[in-house]
Amino acid sequence: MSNFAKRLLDRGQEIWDAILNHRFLKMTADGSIPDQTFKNWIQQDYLFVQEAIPFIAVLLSKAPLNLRPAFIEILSALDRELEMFRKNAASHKVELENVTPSPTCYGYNQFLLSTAHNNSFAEGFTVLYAAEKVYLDSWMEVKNNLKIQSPWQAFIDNWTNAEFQQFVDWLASTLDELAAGKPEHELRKMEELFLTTARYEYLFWEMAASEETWPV
Ligand code: MP5
Repeated sequence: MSNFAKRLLDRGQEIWDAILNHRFLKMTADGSIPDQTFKNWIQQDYLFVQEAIPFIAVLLSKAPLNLRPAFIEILSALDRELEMFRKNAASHKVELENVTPSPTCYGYNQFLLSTAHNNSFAEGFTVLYAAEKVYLDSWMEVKNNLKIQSPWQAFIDNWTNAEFQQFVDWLASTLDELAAGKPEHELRKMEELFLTTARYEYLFWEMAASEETWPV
């Protein structure tokens, strides 16, 4: 593993522990998660991934030339992922239209977009790495503790397959290259954004488990 990615993960250890012990993941693994709770996550994550497209597009507009092909590939992977959501939502009778983004989903998407627009490419890339690494580790935790034949297997597979693991490894090594030679104050800013992203990821599982809605 790359040095800077390792430094980030060390700093984020406490948040990671809270994420990997979250009841949403435990209930998904042991089969006790209520259907409605998982369906609520599907609806919110579909909205999240939809809004990830403009986030990636803004990063693409700032990417160094050598990283453009990778970002074009990420965009089409997101489009395929939305199709995976639609297919599985249809087979489980989950409505994907006319869903209101929860406060957490909305806030997290706004944070991503604002970081892509207002911060450096390296800072935006750090946020991308954090979000993808949390998903890899979270779904791996589900996969490794799976006690049942899960109705939600397609989602588990989506973020634990070999291709996705390689993608997250590539993000880590590319992040290390981007961090090389950067002054400490810039690295600290990247670290801060990494931790904020991880905290939003924790909130996203909490939102899903509690089926968060706007109070008024
Ligand atoms: C991802 C996601 C992973 N789908 N949802 C949240 C809340 N965080 C991270 O991103 P992707 O693009 O689906 O791999």
